[in-house]
Amino acid sequence: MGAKGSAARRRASVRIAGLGLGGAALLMLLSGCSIEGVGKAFGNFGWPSNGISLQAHKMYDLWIASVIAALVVGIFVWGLIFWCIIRYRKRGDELPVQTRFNMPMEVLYTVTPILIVAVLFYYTAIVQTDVDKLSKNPDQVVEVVAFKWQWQFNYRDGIGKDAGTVASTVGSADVIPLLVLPTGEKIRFEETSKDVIHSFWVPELLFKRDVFPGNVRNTFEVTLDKEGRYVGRCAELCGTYHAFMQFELVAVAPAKFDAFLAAKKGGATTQEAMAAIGFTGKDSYAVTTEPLNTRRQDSSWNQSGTAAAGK
Ligand SMILES: [Cu+2]
Repeated sequence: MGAKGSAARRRASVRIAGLGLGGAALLMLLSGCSIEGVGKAFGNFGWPSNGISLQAHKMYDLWIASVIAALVVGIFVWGLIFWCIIRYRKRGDELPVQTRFNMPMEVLYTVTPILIVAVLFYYTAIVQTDVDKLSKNPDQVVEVVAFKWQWQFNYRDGIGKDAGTVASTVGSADVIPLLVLPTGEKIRFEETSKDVIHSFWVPELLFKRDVFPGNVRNTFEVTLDKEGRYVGRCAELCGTYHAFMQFELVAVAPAKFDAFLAAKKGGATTQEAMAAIGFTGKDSYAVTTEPLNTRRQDSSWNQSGTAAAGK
């Protein structure tokens, strides 16, 4: 290789570096330079939204930033691949220069992936620790009781299984249970199951945690920062009517929550307590989902038409 060859090679590597930087710059430009902006521009890269809790926002940022990092690496690698295809396409029968056992190259592509994984691991560990953090004195404690095939939410007066229940809501085949909670307060969930393993999942929390029977009492905390109504589901196949285990998280201002809980403590039903804080009529029931129809009809299972003949 003469001086001409190495100059060409240098020009090519400059071009590739430019391609990678250009891709990154384009992403930042599209985003207005914020992680959330990039996420929104690309449909949140798979999340339903950027979440409704402080914990969710951290997970969202980690996810979006990881995807951006992966895309930058991806664009760089795709650039290299296509450049190689074009630059080193077959021109004759002469054997090209062989570049095996190039020590600097070998070291580079051993060290680079390790560095990338280390950085991802570092940020994942930080976010995970934060999401799993429990405070000494949460503002609200909710015991989540799962059973085949519904949910019960117990508002508690303290931490642990020996604390008392001050009010509770239980779902039925006809009424979706509502989990009313305040924004801006530390809410601890304590999970327990009466039978098999279920999983408590509100997609908008960007989080789910399994609910175990027996002595396991899974706990986690969230601080909601967005009022609204969000559907919740069981995310662990728990039997025939697994799909019926739906609920709705109703995030309201603390004053409204206090009024709701006071009404419940006073003996009001969940729907009456909802009405007391302004959710009247249809709004006192779940609005994000509805009970599934359990009734079987001829049309839904009889394929041969014999049932009609028997009528
Ligand atoms: Cu379940």
